[in-house]
Amino acid sequence: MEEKNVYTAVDPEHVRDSILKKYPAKIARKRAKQIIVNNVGDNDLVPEMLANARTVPGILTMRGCSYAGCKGVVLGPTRDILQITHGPIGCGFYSWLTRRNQTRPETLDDTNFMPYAMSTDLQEDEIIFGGEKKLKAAIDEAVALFHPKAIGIFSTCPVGLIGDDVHAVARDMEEKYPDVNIFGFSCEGYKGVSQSAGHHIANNKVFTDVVGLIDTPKPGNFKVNILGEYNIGGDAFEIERLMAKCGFTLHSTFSGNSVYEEFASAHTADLNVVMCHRSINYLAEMMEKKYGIPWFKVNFVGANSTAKSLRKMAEYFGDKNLMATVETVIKEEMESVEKIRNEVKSRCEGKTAMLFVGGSRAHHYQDLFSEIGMPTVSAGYEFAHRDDYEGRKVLGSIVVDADTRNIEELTVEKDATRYSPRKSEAEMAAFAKDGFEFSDYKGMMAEMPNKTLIIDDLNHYEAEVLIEKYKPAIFCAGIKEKYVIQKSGIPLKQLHSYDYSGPYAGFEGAVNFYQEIDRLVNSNMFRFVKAPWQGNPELAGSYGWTK
Ligand code: CFM
Repeated sequence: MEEKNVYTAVDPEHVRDSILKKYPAKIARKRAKQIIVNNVGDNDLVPEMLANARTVPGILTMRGCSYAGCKGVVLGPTRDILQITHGPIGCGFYSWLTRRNQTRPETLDDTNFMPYAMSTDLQEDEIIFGGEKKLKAAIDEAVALFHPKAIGIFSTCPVGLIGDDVHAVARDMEEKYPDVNIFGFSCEGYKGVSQSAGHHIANNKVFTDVVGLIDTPKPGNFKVNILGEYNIGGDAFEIERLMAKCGFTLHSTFSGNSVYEEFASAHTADLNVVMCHRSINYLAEMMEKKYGIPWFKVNFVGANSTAKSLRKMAEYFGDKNLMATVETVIKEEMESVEKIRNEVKSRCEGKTAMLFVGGSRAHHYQDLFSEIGMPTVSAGYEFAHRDDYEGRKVLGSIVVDADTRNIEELTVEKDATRYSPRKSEAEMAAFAKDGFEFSDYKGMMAEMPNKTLIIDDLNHYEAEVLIEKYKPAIFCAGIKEKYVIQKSGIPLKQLHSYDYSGPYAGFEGAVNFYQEIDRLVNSNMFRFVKAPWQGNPELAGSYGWTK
């Protein structure tokens, strides 16, 4: 076994104890199971992480809600499914383009609903007497104005509380408009413990109501669906460029820069690759069972990971020309990447990073940092599950609690006519013999050095302790964390919205990222920041009126 990396500059046990000692005993016991010192053993066995558990009320969590995971994350980047938020106006408004998922219609006349925020704008009257009538009126209006192919209805908390049946409304309205595919999501914000529940709900509905409706495949060879790539800051555009250059046919992306028809015909592709395991592994599994499409995990964040992923995809198809083209592309792209990487590395090597992002990026972005010599000393997910930390090998031992049971688990059978294994048993056996892995994800912990600190569902207070104890060169999280961290003199890179920059995926994205990190960690600006609390221990306030 190769010698495991160990991070020794800070004692993680001491940091863990410092965090836990401030908590009341009961909370400390719970958090102790979510703050883990990494220790990778034989066969990549790692300590157990408590994940996908409720946040203790009162703790300032970084998490979002189920509606956000369904409407904002999984379906949000699709431009021609008309999306109606059934709820108070705030839910629709605040989930409108804040995630920076981009889209590029082929012509100016192509359907693109993303610039619109559509909502039933529920008022007190509907909360008391029910909102179904208003929802039906909204659908009538949407059909008359926009003539969409498909309409998704997204439930917010009050919808569940007052008992509106969005599925019955969808059925009724589909009878009225047989040419429009209308489907509802029971993704009320409180379903489950975080946005992760919304991912699962979205996967289920897209699988039952959209995938499989159109049997005509896209023209082209080597047809691939990329699952779990949402085109934040233009990432999917860079991946599309690479796919085309290599000679793959990108059948559909779930759901960056996507259209309805690509989802509906996704079952005709030859392969599914999974980028964000957390948000979409359900769909990959269900498509394999129903249609026989194998899947494997890829990562297009990091130049080396991108190269590795492209190679693996070419190897899957086993076509000599394709493999040769992929090699040529990698060589050509890597030349310009290497020049900048080496220069940036000379200035960044040895500086430390921390990553606390949703369910994938806290892992994926470690590759980009390590390419410029920066170790990740502490990391964690907001809402991922044990498999994203410990690897899919623990799936069978995850205890199903009441919150998880709340989310429907679909029973999936082989499709009577369209199930066709893309590879024969003999071919799959040959892949296995070569160590080519399908349907697997090793998780974040196995790839991190020992004695790094892994924290699930990090909160505001804990982030402050980490900053104080580790003094990292850079902290990566989101907008809610940004200014507190920067006022402590540490630059914060937003890895949700990319701070209005990007792309960071693929080769060109890697270069963008190296350069931005270089500017951030080598700028003196943050050292000169004086936070208000450094002068006065507490902020004081006064009313804006005088006698
Ligand atoms: Fe997947 Fe995402 Fe993420 Fe995610 Fe998200 Fe996101 Fe994220 Mo923000 S789907 S789990 S629910 S990679 S919106 S594009 S950045 S928390 S780490």
